[in-house]
This record gives sequence, C-alpha cells and structure tokens, in this order.
Amino acid sequence: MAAISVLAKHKLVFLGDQAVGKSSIITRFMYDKFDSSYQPTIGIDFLSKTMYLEDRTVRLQLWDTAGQERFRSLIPSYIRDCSVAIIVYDISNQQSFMNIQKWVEEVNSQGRRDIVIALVGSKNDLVDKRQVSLEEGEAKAKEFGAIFVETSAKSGFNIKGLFRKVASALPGVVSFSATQQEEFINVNLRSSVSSSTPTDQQQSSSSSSRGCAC
Ligand SMILES: Nc1nc2c(ncn2[C@@H]2O[C@H](COP(=O)(O)OP(=O)(O)OP(=O)(O)O)[C@@H](O)[C@H]2O)c(=O)[nH]1
Ligand SMILES: [Mg+2]
Repeated sequence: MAAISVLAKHKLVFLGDQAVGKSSIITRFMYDKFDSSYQPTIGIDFLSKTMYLEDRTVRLQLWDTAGQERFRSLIPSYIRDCSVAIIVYDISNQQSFMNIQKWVEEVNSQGRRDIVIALVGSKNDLVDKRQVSLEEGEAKAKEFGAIFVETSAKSGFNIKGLFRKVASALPGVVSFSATQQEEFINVNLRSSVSSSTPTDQQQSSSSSSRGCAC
C-alpha cells in the first residue's frame, strides 16, 4: 500500500494576562521585530509558520489571544482543540505570575490530558524590575509538568529556543497509507467549511501568514 508524508499541523494558543508580552513574543519570532509601544490585541489574532527542525518539519498555527478581561469569553473555544497552550507571565509583574494558576485551570477545564503546556517568563531584560525569580518560574512549571523558558522579545533572548522546545515536543511529518490519506483529505474539506480554523488555501499562501479571528 502506498504511503504519503503529510506535514503535521499544530495549534498553539498563547494565554496570559494583559500586556505580559504575548504578541511581542510572536512578533519577534515571525518578523524579528520589537515595538516598545503597547497595542493591545483585540479579540484573537492568527498567524502560521512552518518550522524546519533537524529531524522533521512542523507547521505551527499561532493563536494570539487578548489578555483584556472583556475578551475572556472567546478563549475556551480556542483552547478546546489546541496541541499546545503557551502561558505567559511577566517577570516584572508578580500578579501576572500568581494568575498562572487561573490560566492552567482554564486549560485543564477542557478535560484533555494531551495538551502540551509551556510556561514563559517574559521580559527578562527588565533585570532591575524583576519580581519573580528564575527558580520560582522553574518550580511552577514543574508543578504542571510544563516546558519552561524565560524570554525577552526586546532583546530576542530565547524566543527561537521557546519555539524549538515546543516544536520538539510535538510529532512531526506523519506517514499515511493510501486509504488513511483519503480519510485525511475528507476531514480537511469538511472542517474548512464548518469551523473557524483558517482554510488550507489561506495557510499555504506563504510560509507565514496572518489574520484576525475576532
Ligand atoms: N522590556 C520589555 N518590554 C516588553 C517585552 N515584551 C513586551 N514588552 C512590552 O510590553 C507591552 C505589552 O506587550 P504585548 O506584547 O502587546 O502584550 P500582550 O500580552 O500581547 O497584551 P494583550 O494583547 O493586551 O493581552 C508593550 O509595551 C511591549 O513593548 C520584553 O521582552 N521586554
Ligand atoms: Mg497581544
């Protein structure tokens, strides 16, 4: 039976309090840019990127949620079918660290055990304003069995490292038999019509793409 390789797609949802730096991490990763002015995310933003690892290639769908309270009700539906939840706190903001518990509960309330959780301590360039130590961050991540990194979108520190760690925890190129492939195509056609997930056409236009799902 003929086998075909299909690029695995993974949905990553960014969670965390307002202004912790979720969008800045994504912007640094996608465009290698940083903006010091604050532009709150409205609703949900979508971007996608293919990552070429040493041993495999993965397609990442990045869902950037808004930390503002008024958009909170949108978030559960984006967590529901994600592969990875990236929970971000700001190392210079103790409250954002304390609220991690709430974000983990939000992920766990979906009743799925297979979601990879990554905990990110952002803005680690703010040395003089640090309120959460590296050790506290590591210990918290251990509690949830989460991947842990500190990053700085401003300096670029560990941004690629974060995505590499996450991508390495995911399955890569998947081989399908001819019959399984038929099944895969059918599933994709249906979901592109009925769900809010962007279609293959939108995703394949370039190695990275952007949209708004608000
Ligand atoms: N010093 C420093 N500032 C940062 C860093 N990352 C983000 N910021 C700043 O923090 C503010 C908020 O960043 P955003 O990326 O918009 O935060 P967000 O989590 O997406 O915010 P919401 O969309 O409202 O949930 C902006 O002024 C950024 O410039 C960083 O690594 N270092
Ligand atoms: Mg944002």
